[in-house]
Amino acid sequence: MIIHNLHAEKVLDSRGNWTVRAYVNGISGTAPSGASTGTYEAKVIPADKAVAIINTKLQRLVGESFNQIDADIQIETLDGTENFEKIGGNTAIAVSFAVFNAIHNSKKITKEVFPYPLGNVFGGGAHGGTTTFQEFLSLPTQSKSIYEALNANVEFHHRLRDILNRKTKNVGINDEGALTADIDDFKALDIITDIAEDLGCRIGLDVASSEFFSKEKYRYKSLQKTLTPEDQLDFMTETAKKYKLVYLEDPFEENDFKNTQELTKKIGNNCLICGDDLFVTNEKRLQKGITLGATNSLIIKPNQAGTISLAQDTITLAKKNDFIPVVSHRSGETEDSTISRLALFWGAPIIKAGVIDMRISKLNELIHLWNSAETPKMAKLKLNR
Ligand code: 2PG
Ligand code: MG
Repeated sequence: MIIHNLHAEKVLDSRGNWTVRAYVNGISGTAPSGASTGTYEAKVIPADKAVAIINTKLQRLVGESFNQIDADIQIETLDGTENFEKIGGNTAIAVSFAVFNAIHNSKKITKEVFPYPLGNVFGGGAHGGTTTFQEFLSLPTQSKSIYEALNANVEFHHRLRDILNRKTKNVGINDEGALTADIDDFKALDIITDIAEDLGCRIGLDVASSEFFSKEKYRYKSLQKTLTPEDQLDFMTETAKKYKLVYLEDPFEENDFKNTQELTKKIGNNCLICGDDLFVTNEKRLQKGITLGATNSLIIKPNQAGTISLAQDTITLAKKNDFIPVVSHRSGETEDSTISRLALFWGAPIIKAGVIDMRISKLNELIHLWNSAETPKMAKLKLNR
């Protein structure tokens, strides 16, 4: 594909913060942004600066012919640092997304295996809410189509909203469209366990534990307890068993490969232990995790890596080693639906992209892709529960 023109503009995200949108031949890609960001993620620069870089320095891409990898290499080379410290990971991913969308605008995505939507139904932590755990997640593993799966998650949301409205106080919605209320982590788990059983969904958690780890302790304000890493290992093991969790993301802080590995040894046969801040979609950090057997699953957030090609290297390594990839949105999002196409393109069996609010642009894109496919089917997902 020849890049005839490339430009950028500053647009709003779901938190009302400014972000960068790039256009390649009139087709856009927009950078999302995190709240519970990992220390080792690609750096983010102010949106104005990102727009200026695309409209000046990155103009050297115009007039040349590119496939995805070549375009991404150009972007990476122009930056020249390990973690996009010069041009910003947000600048890089906006252009990389736009290139992908421009290429695939003319080429249909022919993959037919669809990811299960992992839906954030109740929340807290850095995204707003009373619980220390950041995300209480529904995984509709029995669904036979994307319609059934998305329906299960919205039904989950509606039932939960009704129960919370009847039984609790201060019901609200947080940054990711997850429900919030004045209840603690256990009460939330009790309520969602009942709904999940009724709907045939499985449940999981994004603990996002780096957010409440300080001075060597996990500080659960909502539960009024402070745990050492050893206590946290016991707590995670017991919680996963008690609530039959099939998914547990970032149960330990982002540098603790060792305890994550211990947990995977203990419960990894029954539960996906998923690294988000632990790996930050980085091939080298994932390689370390694979060598140690630290987890059996990982989050793929293209903006953590900076370009689609870098994220693709990480997901390729994961698949080779039977680590289950979960392609994921960020808490600060826009109507950009590139990750839905990427999840399909990469054959990821799970996508974490919310349940309601503006995240429906990603979910509706999955529906559109489902309806465009000749013989669409849901991914094979081996879970022992
Ligand atoms: C996470 C994400 C997305 P954030 O921790 O998995 O749900 O949150 O984008 O704030 O890092
Ligand atoms: Mg996470």
